[in-house]
Amino acid sequence: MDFEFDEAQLNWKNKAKEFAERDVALVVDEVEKKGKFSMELWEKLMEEGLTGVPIPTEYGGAGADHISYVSVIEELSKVSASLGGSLSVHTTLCAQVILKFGNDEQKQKYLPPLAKGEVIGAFALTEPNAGTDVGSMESTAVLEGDDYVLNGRKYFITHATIAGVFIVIAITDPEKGTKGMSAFIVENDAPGLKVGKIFDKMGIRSTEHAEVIMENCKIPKENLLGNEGDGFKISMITLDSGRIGIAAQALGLAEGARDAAVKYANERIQFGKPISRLQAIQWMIAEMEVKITSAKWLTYHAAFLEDAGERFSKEAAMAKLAASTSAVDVTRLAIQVHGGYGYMTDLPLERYYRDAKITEIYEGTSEVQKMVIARSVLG
Ligand code: COS
Repeated sequence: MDFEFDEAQLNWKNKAKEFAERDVALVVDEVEKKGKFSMELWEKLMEEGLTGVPIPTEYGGAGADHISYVSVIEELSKVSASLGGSLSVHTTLCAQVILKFGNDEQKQKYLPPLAKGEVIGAFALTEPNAGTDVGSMESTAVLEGDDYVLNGRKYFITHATIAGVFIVIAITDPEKGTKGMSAFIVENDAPGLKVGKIFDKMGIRSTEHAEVIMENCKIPKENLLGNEGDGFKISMITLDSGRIGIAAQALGLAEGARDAAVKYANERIQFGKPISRLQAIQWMIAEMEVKITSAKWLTYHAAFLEDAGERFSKEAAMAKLAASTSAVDVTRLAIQVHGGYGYMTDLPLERYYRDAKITEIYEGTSEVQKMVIARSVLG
């Protein structure tokens, strides 16, 4: 088994790395402190051609594979976990949903502006009373003439404040449980759609999350994705891919924290020598390296399976579980290496630590990943 990047994959990785180090690093602290999505950074991402990496060229994307795309999220997240996460949600939870489940008209209409980044994508599944238990969803969609009329509230929705297109999951047949859910494409100017509470968060502060309220929200019936009843499966298949993206985000931010810890350990003098000579510090660095390397292999293996067209639910869950747990551990250790300096907001270490925590929660908690893995192993 060989996981060397080929030339094209390496080009994507390097392009994202250069962009992150050149443009993102300059502003990331300021943007995160403001807690507002940076349209300026997004526009630069568009100029770099990074907003539609795995979308086929016929729909205005770059037509690259998932290994390349994952490496882009990883490199961005080394500098800004918010930006890496935003790109993953936009691409995987919106554009790729339309690519996989949309009909020709839907793909022609929605994919080019999403791939170019002119329109930002969102995915509205979670509700106040339906997080892990997707089946307890309350939002409804009723066909009335040529329109579906949607009612309900969606919670913690990434990009709710800025998205042009939402994938919304709602119940079309309450008698059928998860088989009565359907997926819709909803434009942000649909009548009856509005943004509710904007959430104040511990980390990834510049990725805005908000409530989406649908009050008799009318959308054309052509905006149904697939068939009525496909919504749960579409969500699960989408989250399988999304979890690789979050694994890449977690991996990237862990690497960013590790790199900072290594640099500091080699520069910081205590007891007359760099602290990297102290075994206590070496053990922390060794622990970080093992966690990062394990997470990296699992993440790229899941992306490899996605490119190969194989089922990868278990592998994506393992990648997310390992990478997110590692990210929390590695960022905690990276602060420890920095001592008091690591706790201060002058350095990005405390930001990495705060950002890491969400990767154990969104797109399925660590406990959900364990359910998926155990079910797959136990049959
Ligand atoms: N790919 C394809 N099909 C899938 C699938 C997947 N990854 N996961 C489930 N399905 C199918 C099953 O095969 C089953 O189909 P049939 O009824 O035709 O056999 C159906 O979907 C129901 O599956 P299951 O019985 O496993 O569903 P559960 O209600 O038990 O839910 C969990 C399972 C908890 C794993 C699921 O609800 C989940 O992932 N929850 C977390 C949601 C989440 O991540 N939320 C965060 C959102 S942030 S955007």
